[in-house]
Amino acid sequence: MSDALILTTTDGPVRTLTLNRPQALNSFTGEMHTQLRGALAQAALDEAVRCVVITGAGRGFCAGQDLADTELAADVEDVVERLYKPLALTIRAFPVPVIAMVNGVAAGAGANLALGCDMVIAARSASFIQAFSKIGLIPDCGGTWLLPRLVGRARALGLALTGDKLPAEEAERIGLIWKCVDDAALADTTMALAAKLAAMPVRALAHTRQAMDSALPMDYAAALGQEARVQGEMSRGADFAEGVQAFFAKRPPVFKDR
Ligand code: T3D
Repeated sequence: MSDALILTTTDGPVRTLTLNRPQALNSFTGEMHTQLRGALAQAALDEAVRCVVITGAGRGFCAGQDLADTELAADVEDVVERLYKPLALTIRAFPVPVIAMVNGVAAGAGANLALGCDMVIAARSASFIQAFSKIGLIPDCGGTWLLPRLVGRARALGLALTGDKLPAEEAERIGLIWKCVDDAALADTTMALAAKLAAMPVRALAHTRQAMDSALPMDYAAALGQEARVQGEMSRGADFAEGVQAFFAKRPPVFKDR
């Protein structure tokens, strides 16, 4: 097995980052944070990358913080501020779509890492656990913000207070994730979605995510104003011209903006 804690593979425009500490269900050490941050920075800079997929090696997606990492346990506030906060913000502001391919259990910060991605596809055998309450912590890595927005306060609190395991099928049913698929179909389904998104105008997709996030606290008029401003910006990009030309030429568009 490779020593790399993040495995990087590229298939055309799709970059896959695999959390690689399967012996500890890919839980985060400081070094894994460093390597993931580096891999995300490389993907963000590489103009050829038009979609990123994050997944886990072995039977788990990610079990959150490595609870055996005594160095990190020394100052938890610092770890959350210095490591989890920038990770969540980086993914939220990523220039291209980010898909979480949840291959197994996603617990603690591992669950919220997945939920902070633009789309989440999970294997039927996977599950989501807000494990924090069981060890006397509160949801982090964006959990307090993401959960009520994804599934409403009642379900968000139910998940966070109990720390119960939510099977992937149920996660799809309540709208926590985009899709749950049979385990055998996970990779193909995710890669087909990634290829589809990569062929789309990814700059507009990233701005769609940002506009939706920033519209949340706005009133209707302010959101409409934001739409006008961002739409103006998008309309000045090459992708809009290409999209319209391709439509009238009845040919597939070739989008290049990022
Ligand atoms: O700095 C800070 O602490 C603040 C940041 C906090 C962010 C957080 O994420 S807090 C939440 C941390 N995560 C958890 O509390 C989850 C702990 N893990 C579990 O509850 C269970 O492992 C699972 C429900 C996720 C899976 O259960 P199961 O039965 O499928 O697997 P297992 O046997 O418990 O785990 C397999 C191995 O992975 C095992 O090692 P072993 O006995 O085979 O040598 C286990 O110890 C290890 N492992 C699982 N999770 C973690 C872990 N090792 C270190 N840290 C973990 N989080």
